[in-house]
Amino acid sequence: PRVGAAPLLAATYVLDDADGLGREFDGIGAVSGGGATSRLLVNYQEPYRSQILDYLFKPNFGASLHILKVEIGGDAQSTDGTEPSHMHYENDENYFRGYEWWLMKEAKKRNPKIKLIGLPWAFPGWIGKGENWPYDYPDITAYYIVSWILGAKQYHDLDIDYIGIWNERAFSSKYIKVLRHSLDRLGLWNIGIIAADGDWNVSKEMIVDPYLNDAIEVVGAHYPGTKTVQNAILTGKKLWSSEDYSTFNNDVGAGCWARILNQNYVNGNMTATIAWNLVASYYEQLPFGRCGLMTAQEPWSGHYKVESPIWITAHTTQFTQPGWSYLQVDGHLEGGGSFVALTDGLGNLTIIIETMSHNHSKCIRPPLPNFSVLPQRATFYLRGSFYMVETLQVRHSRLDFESGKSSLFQQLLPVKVWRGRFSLDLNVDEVYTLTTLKTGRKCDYPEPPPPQPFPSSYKDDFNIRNPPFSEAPNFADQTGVFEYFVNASDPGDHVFTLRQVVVQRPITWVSDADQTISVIGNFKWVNLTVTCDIYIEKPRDGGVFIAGRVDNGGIYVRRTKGVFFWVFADGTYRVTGDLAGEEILMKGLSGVRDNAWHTLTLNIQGNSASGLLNGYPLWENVTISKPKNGWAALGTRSFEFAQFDNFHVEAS
Ligand code: 147
Ligand code: CA
Repeated sequence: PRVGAAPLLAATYVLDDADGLGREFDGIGAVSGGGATSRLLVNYQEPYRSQILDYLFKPNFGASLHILKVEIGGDAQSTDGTEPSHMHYENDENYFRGYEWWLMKEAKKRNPKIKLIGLPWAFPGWIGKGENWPYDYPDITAYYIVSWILGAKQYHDLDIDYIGIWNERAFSSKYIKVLRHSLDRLGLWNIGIIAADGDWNVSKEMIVDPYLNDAIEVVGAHYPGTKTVQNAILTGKKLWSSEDYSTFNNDVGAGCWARILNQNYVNGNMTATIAWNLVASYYEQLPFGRCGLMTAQEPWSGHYKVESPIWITAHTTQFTQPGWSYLQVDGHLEGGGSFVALTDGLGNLTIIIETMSHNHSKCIRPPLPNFSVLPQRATFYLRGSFYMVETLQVRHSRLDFESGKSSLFQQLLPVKVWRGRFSLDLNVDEVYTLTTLKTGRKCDYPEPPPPQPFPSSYKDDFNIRNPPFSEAPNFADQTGVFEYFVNASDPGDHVFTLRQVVVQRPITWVSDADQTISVIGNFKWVNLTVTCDIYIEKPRDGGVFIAGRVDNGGIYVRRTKGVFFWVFADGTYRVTGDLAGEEILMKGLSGVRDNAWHTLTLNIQGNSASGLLNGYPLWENVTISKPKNGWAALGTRSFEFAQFDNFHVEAS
């Protein structure tokens, strides 16, 4: 009894299937990409890499996700890096680039029923024949996307379930119809089109254009704030929150996730919610650091962290599956908070309740209108086919913002249901799952190794004959794409190199730099020496750089500052304070030419920098004031071929 407390707010809720069910549930998922959010994951050593994948995908284990959405790499910046396209050039096809194929296979290994979605953020430049627009030649764009789907099947035996249009950018009704037609012609009727991965506006066109309506299977909106619009409902289609969350993965992030997982259905009729992003596997100082369901950003140490959003996910995913149905309920709790109830239609029932308070469940967007949540007693009446239920298994989480010691996904004693009735005393910031299922597990592996900074001495000679991935470990491409390359006829030491391969500005999603750049290392590095062999391929105005104290990336790559040491095919060099090359600190002649190997060394100590060419001093005593710290990097002057070898950093 609550001695001295105000009487507990009490209310009753009826769960009944006698008058039919609500919408079909389509699953909870997460996005890899948009962009390069899984970049560092692939380089984790075993057993850690498999452990992380188990926490994400293994049924009845951790997050046990129902849906994996991946970026269809477009060679362009898509938030935290670029992801490579399967068609860099018009006559190019390669279905072994990047890590999304690998990730989809790892997910399928663990859960063969997981649904797969592909969505482009950007496209290679040739798709638009030079225009920064993917819809002028809808047949080409459709051919490009369908090729990705066919490649998934042919080379990886992956069946893609859904395909999107263009992430958070304009859609084209014409293109959507052309894409649908291209899929149908190949017998890919099972692949559903999601549109348009932005706001709900596509639904306005769908209700006046029956052909467009027929072409689309799911209306997917991003960050809907748990609400939909009348037009979307009028389409009669499935409504999804096809990207959501994007919140720092502490307990407030968990609160956000718990609230929207329920309320996207309760308020907005949405039957799937997909988190951006799956796992924070990118350098933390890139945009939206740690906005993944868990964190795995240190392949060099093996350290990773299963964050609270993983266990919030489990409250839903472990106790319902795509194909179950929501019950028809209002879903709002009288004292604030919400509940959903789902059934497999075979007698099983799962109820998920959340009582997240306003300040403990804010997501990154949209702004959250005020509301209050109180402790309350909820009495549920089970009716219809659930009247006979006698006990319900219970899972419980409480986010504790005072002690910081939240209790997550704990199994409590089963609840006895008496004549179709049971009561629960709900506190604030809790999640309950009540279910007839006896499955569900909170699994864990031994603690992974402790965190470590990026090694201060780091080398890569790229000498690897059959690399498991197209990209060298830890290099995080921010404009352009850097791939392992083989100079089959090289007589000397440069048979195996790293090559920048994007030679035309892509159809971008954000403002990629006019230069290409890949960053690596520890953002906190101050004093360092970077050495790298370089090979300019483009005559006349070709050029490459190595850099230190590189202070930006992701969607902000264009404004990246640092200390950049450039050499050009015309025999000149420059030192600049920015990637754009506008802030010139030093320039002169170097004698460097294209189609020959040279060694560059950049040395930054305190507020002074110097540069060497082939081991001999070329410039020195250049004064550096800003930035104070940052990554190392390499790159090219434009979208051009160039190679790099024997990369070496010594930082202190
Ligand atoms: C989304 C992107 O789709 C993701 O790739 C990632 O960048 C994510 C980070 O939060 O954001 O893009 C959005 C960008 C801006 C808004 C919404 C989504 N916005 O301003 O409402
Ligand atoms: Ca080499």
